[in-house]
Amino acid sequence: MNIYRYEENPLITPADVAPHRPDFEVLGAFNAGVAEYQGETLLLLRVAEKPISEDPNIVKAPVFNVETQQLDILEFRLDDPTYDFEDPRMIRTRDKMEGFAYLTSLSYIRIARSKDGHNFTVDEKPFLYPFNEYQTFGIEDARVTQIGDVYYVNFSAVSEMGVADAMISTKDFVSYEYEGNIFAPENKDVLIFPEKVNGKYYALHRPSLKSIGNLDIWIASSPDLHSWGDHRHLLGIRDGYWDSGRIGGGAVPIKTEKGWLELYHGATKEHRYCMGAVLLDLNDPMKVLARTETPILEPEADYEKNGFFGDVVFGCGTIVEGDVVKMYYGVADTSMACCEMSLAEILQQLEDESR
Ligand code: MAN
Repeated sequence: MNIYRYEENPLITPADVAPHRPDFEVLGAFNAGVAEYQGETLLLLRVAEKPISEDPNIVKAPVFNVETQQLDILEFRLDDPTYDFEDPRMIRTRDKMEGFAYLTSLSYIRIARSKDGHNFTVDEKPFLYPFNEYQTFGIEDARVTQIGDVYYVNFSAVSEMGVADAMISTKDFVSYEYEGNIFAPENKDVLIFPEKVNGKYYALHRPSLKSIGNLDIWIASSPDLHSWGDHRHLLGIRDGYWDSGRIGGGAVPIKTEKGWLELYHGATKEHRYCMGAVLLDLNDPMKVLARTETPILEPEADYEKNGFFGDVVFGCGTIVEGDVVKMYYGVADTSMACCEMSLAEILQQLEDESR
């Protein structure tokens, strides 16, 4: 696979984003949803910010308080034996059975806009900031599906109740309507197909199983984008492969002559995230036609290997122009990058590796 990584990569880094309040610092601007709106490329960035701690022995956790509509900043002492601070993204109790966890940063969605797809300007204000009890720990990893002149933006809504998938709709990327939670916890990586197939909407989703089963991709259909049913297992992890630990939908499915092309992410058990491709039947997206054996994109560049959480390429959206697939992708849970690939080459790899 020939990958053309933009020379300007990383396109957006935390340094390009001013924190939304002075006592916070920006850790990441990554895993953005992608939209084309009025001749511009919009990236719906996941901005992760952390409360600044003056005391190195104190870790803080920001939590949105629904009553006051403000953030509460909780403090934990690093030497407190009750807690486990090993994962920099979380604070857990050592007694895992309690299921207690806080996040060390708050994510929300901010828009970056560009006329040429290379140079972006980040909006001053958040576009989506926590607003209800399902989002008290933040809003993460948006995906944008355009249907007619309406853009549906779905995202992970994180709270102590778990990670649900919520949706808003917008026509102008300024105001929006809340459409509610569309998948119950724990579920991530929801991708809504850009058009109905045989009279039904389709979505990929990834239940994050905790007792039995693997972190696999499922598919569901809906008459109205709100009620999702007919859930089926679509794609599983593969032992010994680059996608042996977990998989999840990445970019909004692309309609091609050969079928629906889904660029999905897969990680090893050691959390190395790559992107692969799968082809679904045009008339029945619940049918898998082909799947790549090898990744189409893997962390190789320095900005993909090193960062807040290294060895991660995580694509949430593409722009397709003829044979060119521009994939905008999060790198190392820190920044945004873009690469171009040939659609024909991806389809060829799918054909070659599925024989
Ligand atoms: C994982 C990571 C984090 C994220 C939480 C909650 O630990 O993806 O970045 O904040 O899940 O979704």
